Amino acid sequence: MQKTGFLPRIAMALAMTALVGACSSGATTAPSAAAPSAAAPSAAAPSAAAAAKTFADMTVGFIQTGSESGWRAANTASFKETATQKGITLKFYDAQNKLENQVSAFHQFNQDPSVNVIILAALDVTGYDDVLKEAKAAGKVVVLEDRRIDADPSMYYTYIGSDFINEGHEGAAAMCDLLKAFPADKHNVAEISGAVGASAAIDRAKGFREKMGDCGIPDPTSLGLSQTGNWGVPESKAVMEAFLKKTKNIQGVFAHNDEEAIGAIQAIKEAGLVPGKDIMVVGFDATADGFKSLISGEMGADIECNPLLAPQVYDAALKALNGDTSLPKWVPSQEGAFFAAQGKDALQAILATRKY
Ligand code: GZL
Repeated sequence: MQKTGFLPRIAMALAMTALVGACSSGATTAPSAAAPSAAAPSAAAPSAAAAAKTFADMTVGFIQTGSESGWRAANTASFKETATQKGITLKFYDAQNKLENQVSAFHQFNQDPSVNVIILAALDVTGYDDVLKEAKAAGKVVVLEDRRIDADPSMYYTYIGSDFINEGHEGAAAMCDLLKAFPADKHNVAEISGAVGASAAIDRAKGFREKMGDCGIPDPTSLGLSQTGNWGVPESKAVMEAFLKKTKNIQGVFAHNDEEAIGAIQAIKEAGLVPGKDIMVVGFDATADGFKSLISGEMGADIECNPLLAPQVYDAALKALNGDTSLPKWVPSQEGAFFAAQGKDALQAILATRKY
């Protein structure tokens, strides 16, 4: 689904007949602040005589963050199922959301002579310099999936993942549409952010703040209404409970993923308020649980983030193994947004077509 301009998204979505949640990645052009330059990937070109590598020649060391959300479960399934379909040997490592585990696994894969491709879903934007250097020296192909990192682009082949800053822009525009239900001086939004240090959280927060002024939303930090929910329901519910004990003068919640939005909704209801009427909630990911909250009207908007990245990532890694330097350093996912205002029937029809 194409990125929309800044016309009211609800109006745009309602004007569309069927929303297709298809996510495909186009070649990069204007990446976000963290965008690496389009330097040539680091993979060495094979000799002319060497036969082209196939997926059967690929052994992947995949370093996943953990299993913190529905998005993450769909992302893991994409890599496991696609590896089986393509005949790729996959060595999967779940880091249990610990950076030190990711670095240790990366080092192990660098030492493993059978591994020729390393794929990283980075928990943090920093902390990988030494293992990236080690991978380069060992001639491993490194592909970043899902999240960007603050590293020299020459240290990896490419990054395939979302433009989280644009997602933040979409979230702010959706929140401005939803807050039209309130007077202009009643646009207080609480933020339940993702894990500290994660590029998805850093950039969604940045994008939202770049556009929230369009409808006079004060910075949640300045209101003392910004805290991490660590991507999960229980912690986000506790954060929202604390916010509501502090003040009832909250008209919106900017939650960095669907689990955090659902936690906030639970707290709003237990405080005797009506989500979607008293407080407008915007989430990210557009998972099945997020869709259920849109259908109930408890969530007002859900900004899509595509977890089904494995086919593109494995294709990119195979290009690298065959010395293809045509890929840019960032291939952003094309994503859309969904709104409660589209109505129960339309949303249920879309949900029926989605894989996660
Ligand atoms: C986004 C991804 C984020 C999701 C969360 O690409 O990195 O991590 O939004 C997940 O649900 O934990």
